[in-house]
Amino acid sequence: YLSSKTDLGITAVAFSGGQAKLGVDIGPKELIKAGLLTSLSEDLEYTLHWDRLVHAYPDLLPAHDPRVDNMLTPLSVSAVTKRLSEQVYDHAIQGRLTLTLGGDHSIAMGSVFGSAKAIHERTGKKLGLIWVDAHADINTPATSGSGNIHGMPVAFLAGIAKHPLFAWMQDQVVGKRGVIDTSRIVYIGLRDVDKGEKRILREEGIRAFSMHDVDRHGIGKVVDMALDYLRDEEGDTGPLYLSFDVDALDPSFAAATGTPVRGGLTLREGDFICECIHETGNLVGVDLVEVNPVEDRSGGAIAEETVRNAVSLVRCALGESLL
Ligand code: NNH
Ligand code: MN
Ligand code: MN
Ligand code: MN
Repeated sequence: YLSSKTDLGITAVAFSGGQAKLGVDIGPKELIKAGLLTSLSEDLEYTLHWDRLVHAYPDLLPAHDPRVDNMLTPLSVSAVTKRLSEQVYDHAIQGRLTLTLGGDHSIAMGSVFGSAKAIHERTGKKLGLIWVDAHADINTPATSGSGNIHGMPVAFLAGIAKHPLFAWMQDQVVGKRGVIDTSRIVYIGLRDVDKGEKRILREEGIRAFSMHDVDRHGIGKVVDMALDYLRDEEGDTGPLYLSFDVDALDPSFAAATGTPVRGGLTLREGDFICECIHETGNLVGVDLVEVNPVEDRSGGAIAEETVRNAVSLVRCALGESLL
C-alpha cells in the first residue's frame, strides 16, 4: 500500500490542548533529542521527509477557546487536527509511510484522517486502525466525564460522535459512517475504560483486547487474534494504522504520561505488538503520543526512561527487530 518501503513522512506535533496537563507538547522534542530520527535514518535506513519543525501551530490557536458542548478547547483541537490531517495527507498521498509524534492523543483525529483519506484515494482500501492504549478514547462529548478531547478521537473518527466544529472531518467520509468503520478498529491494552465507553464498545461490537485478554492468552495470541480480525478472505489485513498511546505500557516503563494506569503492558509486550504489525508489511502510518516529560517528580530519570521506551516502540514498528 506504499510506493516505497523506505520513504518516511514525519510530522512532529507539540500540542497539548486535548487534555489539561502541560508538558505533553514537549514529547516530540524529547523523542527527537533522544535520537529517534537519526536512528531511523542511520540504523533503519529510511529516507526521512521532515520539515525539521516541531509544530506548535501558534497561528491556529485562538486566544479565547471556551468549552463547547462539554468539549474543552475545541477550537484549538479542531484547527490543529485539521492542519495536521493535511500534513499527513501530503506525505501519505505520495505513498510514504507516515510517523506522527505527539502531543496528546487528540491529534490522532488529524493523523488518522489524513492517512485514511490518502490511502483510500491511492488504493481504494479502507484503513484498519490498531489502537494500543490503556484507554478506549471513544467517549462522545455527551459521555465524557472530563471534557478532554484526547478521550474522544476514536468516537469522532468512527462517526459515533459528530459535531459542527469537526465538520471538516465528517464532510469527507471515507468509511460507511465516519473516517474509519467500527469493524476496522481493534484495541489492545485496555484497562481504564469509562462506563459510557463500555456501552459504546458493546453496542457497536468493537473488537477490544484488554489487559485481561493479554493475561489470559499471552501477547502472541492476542496480536494474532487482533490481526486475524482485520484479515479478509484472502488473509490480507489491508492497510494498517498503528496509534500507540505510551500509557498502554505499565507505569514501570512509562510513568511520564498524563494518565498512567497500573497493570499495563511490559516494554517487550509493547515492542512485540509493534514488531508484529511491521511484519505484516501493511503498515502505512504510526502515531506515538502522550509522552509527557514534565510528569516526572524524580528529577528526570522517569522521563528519560519513558522517552527511551517510546523510542523503542517506534523503532520496532519501523522494523528494528528484523534480522
Ligand atoms: N477516559 C478518560 C477521558 O475520556 C481518560 C482518557 N485519557 C487518556 N486516554 N489518556 O488515552 O477523559
Ligand atoms: Mn489515548
Ligand atoms: Mn491512554
Ligand atoms: Mn493518555
